[in-house]
Amino acid sequence: MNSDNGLPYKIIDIKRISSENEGALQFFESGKDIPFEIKRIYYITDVPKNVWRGRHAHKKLHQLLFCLYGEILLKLSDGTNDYEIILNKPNKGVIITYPLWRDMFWIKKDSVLCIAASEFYDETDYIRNYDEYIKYISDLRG
Ligand code: T46
Repeated sequence: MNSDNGLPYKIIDIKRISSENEGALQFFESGKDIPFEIKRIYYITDVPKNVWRGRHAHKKLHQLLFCLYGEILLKLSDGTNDYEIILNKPNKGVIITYPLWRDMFWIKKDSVLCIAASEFYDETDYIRNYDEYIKYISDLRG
């Protein structure tokens, strides 16, 4: 688990500096605002409305997910409990450091999902089959 309130994820307010009539700037720093060093940033764009992505878990990868623009439903599961988080503002982030199954649903077209990740891309870190995930998480819990 990676949060202090019993949830297997953590919601954070990304630091935001607003300038009157000139918009806002958001930022976070490795090791200060998020509990890992960032090796990779990726972002998902051009997704039509009502599309699902995800359907996988990561074994070791730690991530900060945030929606830069639009509205996305993030569904997380630890195999026992399910969680739903709406990402609809660029200063709301979700830190995941536990192997959670995740699905993302595009509520608004062209919403942009951005991820800061602790590792380089490695397909062997993915579990893309739900039954395999349940076995993995059961073995992890012992
Ligand atoms: C995640 C959710 C939130 C790469 O080649 N390099 C990369 O760095 C990434 C992230 C993906 N890929 C390839 C792997 C697939 O062939 O891009 C293709 C699409 O990836 P995927 O189907 O995993 O995309 P999503 O939107 O289901 O999941 C992505 C991330 O993969 C995943 O880490 O947590 O966003």
